[in-house]
Amino acid sequence: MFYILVLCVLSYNSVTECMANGEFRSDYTYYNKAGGWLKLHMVPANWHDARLRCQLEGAVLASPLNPELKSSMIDIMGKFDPVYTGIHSTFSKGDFFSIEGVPLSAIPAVWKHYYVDSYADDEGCIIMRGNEHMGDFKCSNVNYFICYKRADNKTITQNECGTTDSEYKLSTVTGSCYKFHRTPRTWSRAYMACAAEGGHLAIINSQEEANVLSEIFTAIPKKDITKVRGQTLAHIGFHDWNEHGSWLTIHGQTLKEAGYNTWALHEPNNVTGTHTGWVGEYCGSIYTNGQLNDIWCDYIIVFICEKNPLSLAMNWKQ
Ligand SMILES: [Ca+2]
Ligand SMILES: [Ca+2]
Repeated sequence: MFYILVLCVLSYNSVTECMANGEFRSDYTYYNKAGGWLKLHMVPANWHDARLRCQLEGAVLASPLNPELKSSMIDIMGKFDPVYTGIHSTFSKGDFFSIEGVPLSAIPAVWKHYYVDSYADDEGCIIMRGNEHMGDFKCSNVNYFICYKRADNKTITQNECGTTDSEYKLSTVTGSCYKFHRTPRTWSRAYMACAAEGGHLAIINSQEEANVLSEIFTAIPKKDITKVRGQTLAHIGFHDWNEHGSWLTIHGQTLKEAGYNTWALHEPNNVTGTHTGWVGEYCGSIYTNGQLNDIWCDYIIVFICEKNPLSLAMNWKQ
């Protein structure tokens, strides 16, 4: 039976904040008046990265679509002022819409004329200050930002992997959860995607775990996999940390310490050529059989995330 648990506390500014309405993520706070969850990102990002990070977290870059949501955004913003909103004109100069497609004209904005100046014809992203004032900014500038997940009528429930993302599956062999990403990314962007989901690029800690990843990889239809020069590879969580030839997991262990260092035949081979811009292979990947390969970090390929089921799990479940 489903039920909705709402735990509310009265905060210092007398705004009722509720811990949850259903279950989304432990790093988001439920705001009754906003009708959903909010998260303040205190590490500034450019607008495109802010949008992507919110999307990867399962949310959207927040816009003050109504007075209640705006007020909640200002509450959570605190001294992290200003924030990027999701309002942008990056598709067509001058056509401003929120991420959800709400036109600027329908958004309750307080404008200061000197903030909306399309300076140098190069400002397509809208910021908001704690005093409600909004203005346009160059999208490549970095700002704090807020992600928003609207609570719709469906009950949101975390699965056994501590996430609402049904693509994470628990392995009873390792006790970790895994997600195979068919949308290819560079190694660095793959790292970002896994982190936003509460996980990390998969780290192989045993032959058994290598077998689990191999099973997951092999089960993906070939047509869904972007190949690298005819080879089928997926980014995982090891890297040379800019010390060429010295391989560590992204959690700082040598491969041997981590528990698995079986390279594929003739790997690592540090292939370098015109196709890599004469840059070597400094990132980690696996073949479908789970064996290791060094790879050019900028190859845009599939990847595998690993997640501890307790990461992002709602507190009362632990
Ligand atoms: Ca692992
Ligand atoms: Ca290689």
